[in-house]
Amino acid sequence: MSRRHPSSLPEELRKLDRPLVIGVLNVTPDSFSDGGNHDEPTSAVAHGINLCREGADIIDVGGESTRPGATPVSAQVELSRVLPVVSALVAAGVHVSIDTMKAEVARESVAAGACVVNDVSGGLFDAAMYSTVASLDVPYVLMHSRGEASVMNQHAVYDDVASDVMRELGDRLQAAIAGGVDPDCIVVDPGLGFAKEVDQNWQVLNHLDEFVRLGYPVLIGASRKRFLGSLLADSEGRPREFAERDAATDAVSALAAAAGVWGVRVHNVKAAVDSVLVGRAWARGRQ
Ligand code: PMM
Repeated sequence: MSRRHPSSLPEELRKLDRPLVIGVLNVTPDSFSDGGNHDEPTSAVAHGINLCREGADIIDVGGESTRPGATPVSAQVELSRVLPVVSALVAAGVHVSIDTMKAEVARESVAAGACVVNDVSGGLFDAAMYSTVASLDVPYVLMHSRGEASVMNQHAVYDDVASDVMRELGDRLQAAIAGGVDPDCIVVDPGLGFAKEVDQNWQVLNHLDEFVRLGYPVLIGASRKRFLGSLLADSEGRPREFAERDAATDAVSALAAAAGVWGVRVHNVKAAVDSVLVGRAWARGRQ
């Protein structure tokens, strides 16, 4: 089985015949799991390099929290947070993805050396995103969500969440391609935790093979999310602490790899690398 990578992914990553492990690096004061840990560039860069040493293939740098209810920031604030980190990581030989909904931040970050644009709005936030990505010639992660972060939980109403998300992703794919994005550069992501209630994430995951069959590389971001915290809640219903959700994240990564995803986006990369290898071996045993 040879793996389908998005075109224009750096050659070194295209050679990998296993799901990619994308390390999360939020340079924000308020992201849900690691907010405030790395809002100073030196510590952010050191953490990114460390994640690479532990096995991350790409570091996903974000400068605006996307947790439900988060306060939006301007492109200027976002750029001031991410650019020094992107530049320093690229200078250290790290492959960087930029997690942004803003075309300007995507453009400036790619100019600074980022090699992937990860847009959790799937192009809904910024009308200039598709034309910008089209001109940049980098992979574009098109994620499913509904509404802005402040209100997305109100939009978690579906007839059938898996098929509704698949249909809406299809609409965004059509719009992106009509807007000039090369279909071979697109990675799709069902957007776990984005406009989805706890159980709806499990319903989406249960249909992951159908997302894979769409024919685009699929990225999954389950890491430490609320649906895992709820699953692991204590006897009084208190959700499990963020940092104590990694074993559950790894289980999802292994199952997602067995279902054929292209990549997993995680906070703790070390065990994730083992997890995707287990999933890949599992899928190969089936063939
Ligand atoms: N989740 C978050 C941020 N960016 N990007 C993609 N493609 N998929 C995700 O699931 C995703 C994302 C939120 O998690 P964080 O606050 O830990 O970064």
